[in-house]
Amino acid sequence: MKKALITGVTGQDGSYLSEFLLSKGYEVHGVIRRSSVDYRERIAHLEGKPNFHLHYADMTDSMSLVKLVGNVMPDEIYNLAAQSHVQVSFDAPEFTADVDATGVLRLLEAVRTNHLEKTCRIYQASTSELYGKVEEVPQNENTPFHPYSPYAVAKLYGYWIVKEYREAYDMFCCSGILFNHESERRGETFVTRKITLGAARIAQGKQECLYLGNLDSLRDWGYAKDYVECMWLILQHDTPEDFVIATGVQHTVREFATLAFRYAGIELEWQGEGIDEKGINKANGKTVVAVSEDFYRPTDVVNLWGDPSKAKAELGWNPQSTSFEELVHIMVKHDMQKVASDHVASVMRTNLAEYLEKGLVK
Ligand code: NAP
Ligand code: F7E
Repeated sequence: MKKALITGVTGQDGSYLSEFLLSKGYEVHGVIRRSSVDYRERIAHLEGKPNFHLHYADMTDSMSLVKLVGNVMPDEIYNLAAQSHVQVSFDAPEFTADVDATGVLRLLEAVRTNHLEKTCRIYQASTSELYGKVEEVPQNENTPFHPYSPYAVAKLYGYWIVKEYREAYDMFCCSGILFNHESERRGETFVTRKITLGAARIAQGKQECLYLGNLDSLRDWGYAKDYVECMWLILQHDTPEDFVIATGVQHTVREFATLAFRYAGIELEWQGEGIDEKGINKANGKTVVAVSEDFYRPTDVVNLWGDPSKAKAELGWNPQSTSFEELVHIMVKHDMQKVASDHVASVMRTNLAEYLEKGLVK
């Protein structure tokens, strides 16, 4: 039985990857952090399973990582832990660097300290944000990087230190350069989930208006459940290499919102431009989407479009197993049900909705 260690197990990807590896017969070990509130919602259904184990550690704490790797002695490590919100990285740049950059180094050193560098394969969660202020479209493994946020700069260090350890110490460590991937488990302040939850609340009369930032931003959005398979495939490859994982299809935030509201039963008509642009409910003339400067970033990445040819050819991965339309539909369907059945947490949720609506939570 192979042993996998997942950092970031409580996150969107960590939860899907745990399910995937358990289904492949792995013993899965996940890293959790102490928190004053319950944040283990995404993995609650896995807790108590015989091959699923959780351990306290932190990417900012070298000793905890050295002890953890030594105790688990994993065959594969998936480093998914990160302060992963781009806008938040402008508010907490040093913490972001500590976790997303130095944290990667700490983990690699923990592997070396435990003399596992020849046996343990390591996956690093790299990102399309590395392309940032893009220098070509679409982006592939050879496109130059131009990181455009504290998050992206930190992730660039992670990318290079993984490459360095591969070359210096002959370690099997690789980056998956993943483009945006979403799901019904996506964090509620990323734009897609914010839209699907907002559309569901508005459709059910629990929210008046959804405030967004740059509606022209282009993203290559895939389904997270499909993407975790690639993380595994990258570590099963004969040689340690980096791969772009994307769908090869691009849409604007406005297009995502139009479709999400349609699936929630609201046809939108867009009026105005820039900060004055509004999404109007065609049926009653009410403004249900408006733009707020609060969600603009000091520098924004506006044109991400991935070329997954290498992953398709060398890993045999199908980049379009879930289409854009299916992805939006899955998320809206989930959130319509969630909003309808959110009795217990309804007060807290209403508060969060109000906070989101007023632009108090980015
Ligand atoms: P996510 O939902 O934000 O999850 C991040 C995970 O990292 C959580 O489990 C979080 O734990 C953990 N974490 C944060 N700081 C930590 C620390 N100091 N020590 C230990 N764990 C820590 O992110 P995701 O969407 O699943 O993404 C997974 C990874 O892929 C991230 O590295 C992200 O940067 C990268 N990525 C994501 C995308 C995407 O579109 N989703 C695309 C490219 C790359 P808590 O629950 O305790 O906060
Ligand atoms: O923004 C625009 C925003 O926060 C997407 C992370 O998983 O993917 C994610 O980073 C776009 C940006 O994701 C709002 O300006 C408009 O242009 O959903 P997002 P992200 O920044 O692309 C990459 C690949 C990662 O690696 C990251 O970890 O949408 N946008 N209005 C908005 N974004 C947010 N969050 N909220 C808005 O209201």
